[in-house]
This record gives sequence, structure tokens and C-alpha cells, in this order.
Amino acid sequence: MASPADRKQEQREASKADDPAGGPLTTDQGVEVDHTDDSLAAGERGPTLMEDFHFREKLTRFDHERIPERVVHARGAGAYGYFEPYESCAEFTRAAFLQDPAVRTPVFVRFSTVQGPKGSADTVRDVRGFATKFYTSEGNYDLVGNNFPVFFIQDGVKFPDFVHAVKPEPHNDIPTGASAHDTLWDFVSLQPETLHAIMWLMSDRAIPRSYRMMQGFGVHTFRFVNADGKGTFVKFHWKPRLGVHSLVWDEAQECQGRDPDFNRRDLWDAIEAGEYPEWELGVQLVPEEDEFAFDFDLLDPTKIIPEEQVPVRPIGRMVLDRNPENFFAETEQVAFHTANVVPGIDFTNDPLLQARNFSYLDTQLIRLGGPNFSQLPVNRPVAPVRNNQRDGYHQSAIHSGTNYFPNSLGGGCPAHAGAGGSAYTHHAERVDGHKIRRRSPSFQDHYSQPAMFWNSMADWEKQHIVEAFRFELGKVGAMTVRARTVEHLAKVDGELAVQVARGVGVPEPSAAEAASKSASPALSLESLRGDGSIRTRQIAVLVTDGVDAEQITSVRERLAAEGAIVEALAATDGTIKGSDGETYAVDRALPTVASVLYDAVLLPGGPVGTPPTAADPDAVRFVRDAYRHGKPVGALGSGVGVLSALEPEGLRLSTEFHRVVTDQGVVTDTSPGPASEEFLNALCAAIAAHRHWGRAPVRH
Ligand code: HDE
Repeated sequence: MASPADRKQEQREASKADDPAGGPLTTDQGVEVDHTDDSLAAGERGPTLMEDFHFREKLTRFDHERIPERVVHARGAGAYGYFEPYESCAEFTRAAFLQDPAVRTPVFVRFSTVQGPKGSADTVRDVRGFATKFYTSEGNYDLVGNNFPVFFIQDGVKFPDFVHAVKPEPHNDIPTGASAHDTLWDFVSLQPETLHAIMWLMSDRAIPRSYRMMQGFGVHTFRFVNADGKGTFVKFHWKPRLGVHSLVWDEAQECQGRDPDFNRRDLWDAIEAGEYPEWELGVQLVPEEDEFAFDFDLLDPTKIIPEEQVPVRPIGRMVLDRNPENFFAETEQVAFHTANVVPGIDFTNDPLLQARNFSYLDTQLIRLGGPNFSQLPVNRPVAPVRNNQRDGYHQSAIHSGTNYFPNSLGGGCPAHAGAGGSAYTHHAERVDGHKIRRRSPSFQDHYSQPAMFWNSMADWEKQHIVEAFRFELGKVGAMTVRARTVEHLAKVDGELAVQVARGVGVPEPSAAEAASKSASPALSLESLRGDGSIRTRQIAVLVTDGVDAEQITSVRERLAAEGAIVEALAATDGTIKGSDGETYAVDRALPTVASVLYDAVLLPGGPVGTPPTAADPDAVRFVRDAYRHGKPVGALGSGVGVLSALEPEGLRLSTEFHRVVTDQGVVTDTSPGPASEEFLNALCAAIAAHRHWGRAPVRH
């Protein structure tokens, strides 16, 4: 008997198109084809014949291979996995998949960027989508979230305006995968409800190191409902086991060229290597009686509930352990919908959520070409589907019997599910009001929470935010838009506004003060380091002929034992000769890679007194970039000499010999021979810290 988590996999197997017995090429009609390299023509040099049905079918199918990309979140990557709760959540929700720690529920997750088209680069400054489909025993539940906990607008009716503003400008379709342009900032400067999400967008959260290293949030306040019909407000949080880590902006930009698939590849490779990414699902629970206990409205999706006020309670974990087999069939055709809920999970009147509950079904009709998209393998529930919905484009089920209700001819089937059983029951919230087109006064404070976000940042995070604002507004042509945005920032925090104004050439605001003095330390990346391991970090070891073999071996062994991925890079591919006369394989040639693709770099020594890679400009640039981007740098023996290239960047090299020296993530030891335990410990600690911001200020 298959475990519940295998049920989705079994269902997928049944949909596979592969012919297990092999066999020759055929047409779509199953007619065998003996030749697919030349068209049927009237003579060797003659015109192609209309009757060549194989040619026409092949070309027609090719002409129709594309479907419209998603209007937002077009670029994404997905994976299958499972979710398991830690304990029963019956006190708050009757959702079956949150009851029993022994039950694993299969999931499919799609991560995405928002602004760019399907073929845009991964490491753009943008929100990341984090959409999870739980194939539960009670039907599909979709938690369609982002890696920011707040959104740019409060009411879904403004979504087309916001998306038009952030998308490439209509006259020239520029920029791709970027928000640094006039129309977005024009919108922002006129719509201060965007400010909280804009603060997140200008922070390092918008350039994640990896999909595996970012948080996810449901954003809206949802509702749990237990078996007694009691509701509890709930906010969902995904927290990555590996901690939350980001790139720096300079690096993110270079990465767009060096590897546009950086995040997609990272997810794929980790899963292929058996390094399954994992998140903990946490909930913030608010009793319905406390709906008005906050100084903001729980229904306002531009607000968070600070974790210090309502702690996040861990309720389960999700592991992604299987890559899709066909990107189009699965990742492209997966259809999420906020209204895909299961008994025990319900909505609130958040006006953004209400709009989404309309939009997602609507969009699939055009994107997937008709109403039968839930029959596609990736979208099919593992729970049985029985209803009288029929026909439409691409119907692939063969229904029989009656197709209406009530019926007697079909034995009354499918009958209503019994009330109070496992059927979905909408929470009986009392609703009473006048029809009115007006934003609630409780949604009007647009500055306090952006200020709280700013106050919660470490100094280096603040510096990155200021630099991001300067970059983005610096690309805006209309000075009025720059100035108007700075005026809003002045209402968030005076110092922030002054710093930005100086960078973008608009008058510094006068009389600016902080909108709030509150802070939520949980918002800083400093508090989200994860389990402190270095698993899956990519470490480059720069090698040449004559490299100290004991050093590379000792470092490789230790880092690999810690779960890091070590690659030896040399000027050319193939092999190098170590100091011991042995031959060592090169993993990659330096010209094919770059520092931005790695998390840390190590320089082993060579024959005494010869820094082996110092003469290679690619190697020197590699080390310089790593240093500028705050990455750990290790050097051993004569390899330490290469670091003199970093002195113009502010590095002060230690004059101590044959000792382990650690300074701001630069770990050195001039001793020859194998790396000492002390050196390896210091290097691992530096890698676990991810980045080192105390180095002399470098412009990113
Ligand atoms: Fe979406 N959003 N959205 N969104 N969204 C879509 O649905 C929409 C919003 C999010 O990997 C579309 O299937 C409206 C918030 C993700 O397939 C579309 C509003 C959050 C994904 C749509 C929002 C999201 C989408 C485009 C405001 C975070 C990608 C294609 C009322 C909580 C899902 C599609 C995937 C995709 C509409 C706001 C997350 C057009 C109208 C807030 C992760 O239906």
C-alpha cells in the first residue's frame, strides 16, 4: 500500500508518455514513420507536397508549442516534495493534513520572480513567489505566497495599475526584470500604501542567494476553523532550514549575465544531489476576539503582525525531494488558486485576498486554454473528483451516466456530502454593511510599519537599502518623481530620506522625523542565520601546477564532510600536477565561471614563496570580487601572497607568519603543509556567517 506521500507520484507515473518497450517513431495517430529528415517532395529538387501529413503534423505541432506566459510570475522553477505536521493542530483547524504527524502530504512548490518574462534572469531585484500546492486527502490546498510578508497595494482593484506600472514601459518594453524605471516610481510616489513593500524590495530580501534560503509568507490574514466551527485568524510563515541569505546588488547584476539561471539551477542541483531543501511552516494565531487588538487592521495586507507581539508557532515541515520530469508539463502548467482551500482553512475580508479569489481561476482559463486544466497531471488532486462539470476544451476524462443534479436515472449520484462530515463548510461570519466604494479608515497609516522595518535593520542592511533607493531612483528620468518619493521617505525616516536625496540629486527634506520608533528584531537577516551549517555552499579552490597537494586535500576533505561543494578551478580544464607529483582533476576552467557563482574562495599555496595563482588575472579578479562582495576568503601557505591584490580594497594583511589569522571573514595561515584544524574551523565559521560586512566600505 503506497504511503500518502507516494500517491501523487503514482498518479504521475500513470500519466507518463514514455513507451516502456521502446519502438519506432510514429505520428500522433500512431502510424509508424520511417524518415523524418526530408519532406515529401516532387522530385529531389522539387516542391514539398501537401499530402506530406507527417511534415504538416510535425510543423503544426511545433507552431503551437507555446502558451501565454503568466501575466505576472512568468519565470519560475518548481519541485515536488512532502509536508508533515509536527503535531495535531485540531485545536485550531480541522484540516486533515494538519492532524497527524505520521501522515505526509505530497506537495508541488513553484518559486518565481514577478516582473520579468519567462526568459528573464533569476537574480533581478524583485519579489519572489513561493506557491505551494498540497495534494491533501480532502482535495488540493494552495498556499500562494511570496517571500515578502506584505504587498504593494491594499485592494485588488488596483492590481492592474500596479502591475502596469512595474512591468516594462508600454512604448519600448523596457526594462526587463527590473523595477528601476519611471512608471513604477511614479506609481509609488503617488500611492504611499506601496511603501512598506517597497522597503522590502529595496532590502536584500529582494535578491535571495537561493530559493532554498528564503522565507515564504501567506501575506494575508487567513482563518483556521476547528471541528466545532470556531475560527482563529492565522498568518502563514515558511522558514528555511538553511537560514535566509542574500546576494549583494553588484553581484546580483553580474550574475544575470554569468548565469541567468542561477536560482533555478541551484534548486535543481541541490535536489539532484540529495540535498533536499527544507522549510518549517509556522503560524501566528490570533483569536477572533482579538481582531481589533492591534494598531493596524488585520485585514490590511500591507501590514505584518510583529513576531515579538504574536510569536510564530512551528507546526510542520516541508521537504522538496524530487525535480519535475518535464518543465512544461509540470512547472509551466501548474495552476495555483488562492480559493483552492480545504475544510478548516477559510478566508478573511482582506480586499486583496478577495480579488485574488477571483483572478487566479480566471487567468488559468486563458493561460491553459479552457476549463479542464485541473485534469493536467500536476494539477490533479489525489482526492477523488466526482461532479457534473462536463465538456469544454481538452476534456480528457470519459464521463458516463447522468450529468445533472438531482437525478434518479443515475442513482442520484454524485450525492451531496453529508453536512458536518468532511464537506467544506464556509465559516459563518456575520456580515452587515452598506454597499460602499471607500477604503477603510483603519487602512490609512502607510508610514509606521515601513519605519519599523527600517528601525529593525542592522547598519549594513540600512546601507544596502539606501544604495538600492539611490540606484532605482537614479534611473528615474523625471526629477519630480524622485523628489516626490523622497518626500514620502521623509515621513518614514528622516535619515533615510536625507541619504537617498543626496544620492539622487533632489533637495534634502527638512523637518523629517521617524514615523515610528518601534522595531521588530525578527525582521533583520541577522536573526535568520538558520542552523549554522555550511551544507551546499559552493566553495572555489583556485589551483595551478605545483599547488600544495596536502592543502587541497585537507581542505576538500573537511569542507566535503561539512556538506559543502568544493570545486577546483584552474586556468584551463583537464588536470594539474600537485606538489607531490600526482595528477589532480580540474572541475572547471576559470574563464567559464566567476566569483559570483560561488559562496567562498580558497587559495592554497604552491612551492615555497610562489603564490601560484597571482599571475592569472582571472584568479586575481575572482578573489577581488569575492572580497568586495563580503564573501569568505581563505588562503594557505604562499597562497596568502595573492591577497596583496586586495590591499587597494582595504584589506590589511597580517604580518604574522605561520599562524591562523581571521579578520572579517579572511582566514589566512602562511604555514606550508596540510591545513590545521584551527584554520579549517575558522574557515567553516566564516562560510557559515555567509557575508562579512565589517570590511572597509566598498561600493557595491
Ligand atoms: Fe498573484 N497572481 N495576484 N499575488 N501570484 C498570479 O496567477 C493576482 C498577489 C502570486 O507559481 C497570477 O496563475 C492579483 C499576492 C504567486 O504559478 C494572477 C493580486 C501574492 C503567483 C495573479 C495578486 C501573490 C501569482 C498570474 C492582487 C502573495 C505565481 C498567473 C489582488 C501573497 C503562482 C497565475 C505560480 C500569480 C493575480 C497579488 C502571489 C494573474 C489579482 C498578494 C506566487 O492570477
